[in-house]
Amino acid sequence: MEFVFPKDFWWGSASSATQMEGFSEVDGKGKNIWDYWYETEPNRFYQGIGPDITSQFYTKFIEDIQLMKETGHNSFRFSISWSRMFPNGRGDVNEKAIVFYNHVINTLLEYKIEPFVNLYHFDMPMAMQEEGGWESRSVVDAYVQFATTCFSEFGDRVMKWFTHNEPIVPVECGYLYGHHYPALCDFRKAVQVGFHSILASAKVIKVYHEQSLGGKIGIILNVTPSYPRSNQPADVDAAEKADLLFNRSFLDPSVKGRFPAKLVDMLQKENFLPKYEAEDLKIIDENTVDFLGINYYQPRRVKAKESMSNPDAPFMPERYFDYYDMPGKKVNPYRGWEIYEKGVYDILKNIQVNYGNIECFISENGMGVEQEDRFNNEDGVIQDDYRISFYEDHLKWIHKALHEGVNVKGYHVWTFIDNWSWLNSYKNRYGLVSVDLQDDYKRTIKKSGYWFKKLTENNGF
Ligand code: BGP
Repeated sequence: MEFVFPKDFWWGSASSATQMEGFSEVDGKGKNIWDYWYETEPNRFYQGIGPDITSQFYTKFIEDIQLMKETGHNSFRFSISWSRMFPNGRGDVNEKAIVFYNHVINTLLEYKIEPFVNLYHFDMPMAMQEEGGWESRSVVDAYVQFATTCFSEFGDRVMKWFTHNEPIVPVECGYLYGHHYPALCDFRKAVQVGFHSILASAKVIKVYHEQSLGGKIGIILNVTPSYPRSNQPADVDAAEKADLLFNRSFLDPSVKGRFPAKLVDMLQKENFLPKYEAEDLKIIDENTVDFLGINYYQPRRVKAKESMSNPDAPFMPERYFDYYDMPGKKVNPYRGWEIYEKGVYDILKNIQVNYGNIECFISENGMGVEQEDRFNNEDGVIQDDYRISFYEDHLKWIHKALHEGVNVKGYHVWTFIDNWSWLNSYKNRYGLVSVDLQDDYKRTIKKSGYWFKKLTENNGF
């Protein structure tokens, strides 16, 4: 074996409540923004399929956890649905949700699969969105109540917690580019939402540390390395600005407790600083993460601006750079994302050099493919060799980083089982296990699932 990983490496996969649980209005669950959006604008979703059609983890989790074992998982990340726990976002807790999540956690532990639990994965309760979502300070307080309840109900057994998955995504998709509800294009609100997400994270980290439950708490960030078109200063400057806006805006406060001075200057110059109270910065400064999850799918390639922005158009991050379409790049044609394996190494080295080599792991990495059943063999097992290569090519770079002293502790693929995706529904399949929506949600391990089992048994390949 050429690529050997440490014995206790975290091998597993990641998921999220909205994308996997289903039963979105059962057992007292309240609506979140996805349930609401689907109800009011179903045509936004690929083939009109909404978050009520998932692989049904809510009722099939025992079978799924057995399959996790069969595919070699030693850890699994899922999220707790805020609107299942608190149908109105705050107030009375839904006892049935506690029963469900306890059952999931206990079953995972029974199978010796460590639960990694995330508290927020794009799923704002609708009642909280009506109060302004992350724009509103009162929602930050409600989130702290939700998190505190999760710690007291599950914190005796869950030792790895996360405050958010990819908090930049609700900022970008909900408040700049219109892909998630409330689908606005408002830079000022976007900055406020980003700031409150960081504040909420720090407040929850504070609560967790005060409770001394013996585990760790971190955040999961989608770090998209920013590459300039050339070494020309203007291109390099464009890449630095993109990095500040999309990566360092969350990475720096989460790990170092401070927003980068250059980012603050950029925002101040355009009069876009968020509203905050003096004590907020102290809370952010004093409550940083214990470890970091890094989701990696694709890099961001930019160049210096070549055209003037229309001064009357809404202010957007693209005021600072243009996107650069690199000739000859490798692309996943189904998702349109560039595949650049070395990106994962560059991120890890950046964490080692600039972020005190904080403990981290790759918390998502994966390849979505359309109509995968065309790759079925005669036994109905999808022969997804392309996915196996995708994983191995990334793991080689992770291995290199590890051997250069990066404190990287694990690798979670996206995802365990084909799941519902935000607007794409079931267009692209990512799982190690396929699900047949036409045949009672039948699960079948793909070739990559068997490969994953071998990988984890051998601790390498
Ligand atoms: C990440 C999200 C996941 C997942 C994944 C794949 O950004 O954390 O929730 O959806 O991307 O993306 P998609 O489903 O849009 O193809």
